[in-house]
Amino acid sequence: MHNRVAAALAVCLLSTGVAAAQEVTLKGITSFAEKTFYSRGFERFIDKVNADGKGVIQINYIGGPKAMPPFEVGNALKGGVVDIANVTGAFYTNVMPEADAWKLTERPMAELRRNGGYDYMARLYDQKMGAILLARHIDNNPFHLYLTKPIGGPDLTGLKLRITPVYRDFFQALGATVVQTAPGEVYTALERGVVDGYGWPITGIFDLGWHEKTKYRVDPGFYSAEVSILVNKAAWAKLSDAQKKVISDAAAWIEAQAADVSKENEADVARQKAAGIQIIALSDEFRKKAYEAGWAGVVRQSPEHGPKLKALFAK
Ligand code: 173
Repeated sequence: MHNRVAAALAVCLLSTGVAAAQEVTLKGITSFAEKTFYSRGFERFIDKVNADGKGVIQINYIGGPKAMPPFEVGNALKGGVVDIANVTGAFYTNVMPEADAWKLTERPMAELRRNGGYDYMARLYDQKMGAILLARHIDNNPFHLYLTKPIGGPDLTGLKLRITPVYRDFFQALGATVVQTAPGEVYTALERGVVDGYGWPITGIFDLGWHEKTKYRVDPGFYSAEVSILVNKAAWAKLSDAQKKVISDAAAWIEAQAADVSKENEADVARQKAAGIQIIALSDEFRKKAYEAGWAGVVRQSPEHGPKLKALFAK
């Protein structure tokens, strides 16, 4: 009798185990403030996973910089403290210096996924970070220099500018003094006059109120901002094929939307104009210098991989 019950129970457990593997929940974090421009793509991705993945896989959204400082997100993903992260390469150069090279791509991700550029980076993510880059949802989104004081040409001598690794080599090459801060500290730095300006992409300055303190935008823009969704490799390896499919489908869906970023760029250009932000228009030489300084920085940080990335990413 006892044996029969035990056997029946075993069969029952076994069959439920096969028919419906337990729902898995991944812990997700973003390095940008919740509901602001650079988190929104990730939030749409999470909504899709949680809708398509009912009973299969879910993402528990822990939140943004209030939950974890942005420059610690790369390490947290590497260590498995979080399973899935929305972050830009400049925020985890401490883990993988090459990640900052994404800003220098002059080809769309679809092409980089065909030409070996994605695969080259994927090996570095694997080796250095124990991670997989699932989707780049921000692309086609130039960076700019924003100022509280005017300049007469491509000379930043005497200016103190807020940076991340994205802008360091370029702004320094033009003579600026630089100070690195997380996005969350930019408003206060401007308000207190600690900085005379900052680097940031064309979109998003209204999210944290920086337009109130910004007088000028320098054109042209340069590079292409990258924000991507990364997953911890060990967490990924534990997923079933069905669970991976929910994530992969949502990743492909959100990466395809990076083309729509151009529309958002135009909207923010108009909004900046309406807010009274004046344009300081420099020649295309400014943009060329940005790429020169940017690649020189990547090659200096990574003499082994930098030149190979340039061959795959640049035009
Ligand atoms: O300026 C920044 O904080 C930064 O490096 C960045 C990168 C991608 C998108 C937005 C900001």
